Amino acid sequence: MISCENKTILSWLEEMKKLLNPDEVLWIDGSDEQREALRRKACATGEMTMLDQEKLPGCYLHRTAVNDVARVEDRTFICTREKQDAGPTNNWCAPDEMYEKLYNIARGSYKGRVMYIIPYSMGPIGSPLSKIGIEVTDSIYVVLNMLIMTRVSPRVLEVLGESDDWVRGLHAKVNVDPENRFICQFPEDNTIISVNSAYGGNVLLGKKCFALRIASFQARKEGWMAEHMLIVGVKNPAGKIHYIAGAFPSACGKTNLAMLIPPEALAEKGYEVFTVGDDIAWMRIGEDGRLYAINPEYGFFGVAPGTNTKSNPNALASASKGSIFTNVAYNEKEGTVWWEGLTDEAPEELIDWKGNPWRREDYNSADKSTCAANPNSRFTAPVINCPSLSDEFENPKGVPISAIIFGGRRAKTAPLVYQGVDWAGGVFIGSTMASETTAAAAGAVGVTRRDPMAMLPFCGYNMGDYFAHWLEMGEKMGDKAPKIFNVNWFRKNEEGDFLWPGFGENLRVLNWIIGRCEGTVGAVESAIGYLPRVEDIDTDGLEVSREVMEDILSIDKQAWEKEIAEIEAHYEKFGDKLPELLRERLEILKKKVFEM
Ligand code: GTP
Ligand code: SPV
Ligand code: MN
Repeated sequence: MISCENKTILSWLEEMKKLLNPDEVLWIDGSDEQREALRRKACATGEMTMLDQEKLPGCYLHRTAVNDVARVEDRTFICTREKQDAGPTNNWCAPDEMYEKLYNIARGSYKGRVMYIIPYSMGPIGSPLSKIGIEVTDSIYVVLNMLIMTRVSPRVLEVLGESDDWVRGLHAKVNVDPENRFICQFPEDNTIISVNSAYGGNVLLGKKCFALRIASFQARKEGWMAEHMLIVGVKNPAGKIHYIAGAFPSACGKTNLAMLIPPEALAEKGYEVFTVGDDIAWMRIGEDGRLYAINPEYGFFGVAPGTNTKSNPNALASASKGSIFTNVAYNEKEGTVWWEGLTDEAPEELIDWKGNPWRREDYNSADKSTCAANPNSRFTAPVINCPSLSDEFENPKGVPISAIIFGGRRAKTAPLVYQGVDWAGGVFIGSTMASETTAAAAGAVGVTRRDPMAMLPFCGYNMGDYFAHWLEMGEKMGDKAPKIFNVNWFRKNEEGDFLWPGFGENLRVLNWIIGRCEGTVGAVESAIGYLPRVEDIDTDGLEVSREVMEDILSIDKQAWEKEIAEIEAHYEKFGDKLPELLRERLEILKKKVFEM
């Protein structure tokens, strides 16, 4: 049972009750009994399908509406009093206007439904790096996902006490109408309102809405960082563990890198990899002046397609119990799930992600619409299932970060890896990074766009100020600041094939990065930063020719001239908000590329 005495919570809940008009109100307490009851109810209504409980204990399948399968960036708003504070990269609306519009949409929409109240902590309950939220929702799917993705417990309320420092989150399914779908953040009020969706990042409000959009706003005010980053620990043969934080845009490999399995040749030398987080990092400067990171989440909301026993066995193991599968294909005969890439060959017959019968012979690899699973289908899996989970996962102080890496999907231009000459050089790299778009957001796939620090859809304030905040954090840390790198696993040859094998082999690149942090490995200075020579990378047992290695470690003058022109146009958007230092770094890059 939950007893809440916090007046700020009680009065907000009263307001929500009046607005939404539910038939019933239920506090979520995180208990196994309540979770079981909700699972049964969801199965009875058809909202969830129970999978074979011997093969996949505690696992369920869910299908969303066909028009509701990804984040909707054009319907996501940052509602600050001043438009300027949302900046040129966010949709903006005045708070009063947006509250009125959303309340009108949500009004009375819980009639005949239950209002679930979820008290949750982002980060270990009670840690000084953690934050608390309350989500109100009319979706059992949301409740069951939040129970995996966050720490839900009455203890959250005990820790909060009478404080008003918590994030209000209202989710209302309404009728899942895409025309009236809105995902809105009110960072000045610590409030999130999401209406007319029932999909992942749009409705699990602790994740992108709170832990990135609201938290990035808070972090700037309070002097810390909320980033779209994985956190991974790499133990080298000397026994030293270095933690690396990495920002790649959605569906660009964070989960895979966080759960990497060392290739045999490196495993034999003693390398080991530990997972701390796969999507979000909250980072603060510790007493020793170094940057410390926690993963505020408690689960993985991972991309299913492409996940298999070879590419990411740790993810598969994580999703083998107590997990929810969203928009994957259903193997009704077996009581299991399937997605493209899980096995070489699909089962003969499946139910596709839309709920229709699907036959292998009807599949056409050239036509994405014949896929059995949605390209953005996902698993929601408890972190504690992950075989590679770091012992430091629950450490309330977080882990010290040696290196930060940026990366994305670039068929050309970006080499496999390079290092920024200093912190500002690294911030320049992050602020100009680009990637080809993926199915994680609604809209065209494969279009190159600038996605600074992989935060374009997630920065809760003016991105020019965000760059300035990054520079300031570096100044505070001085020579204790992590080194900053850029990686690209996705370079292609003329035929369109990936040149780099990726996945486990990416450890070779992390190893060079660690070597750079320790000062034990070489590099050459180039126009864009420090580049490894082929011999600086451990290629023991790697089946990639020297020619290809040289190719992916090279940069092309013409491609970078084009890149510079695009960066100039990108920087234009920020006007006076662009830090002078970054403008200077662009001028230096221009001069160096010109001299190439
Ligand atoms: P979000 O959860 O959307 O933030 O995505 P993410 O960054 O965690 O991406 P994830 O690791 O789930 O990878 C997305 C897709 O990229 C999957 O289909 C992977 O199989 C593929 N992928 C990941 N790492 C590599 C790699 O090193 N090389 C190649 N070629 N593909 C990769
Ligand atoms: C992403 O799109 O970056 C995700 C999935 O991690 S979602 O939670 O839907 O945002
Ligand atoms: Mn993500």
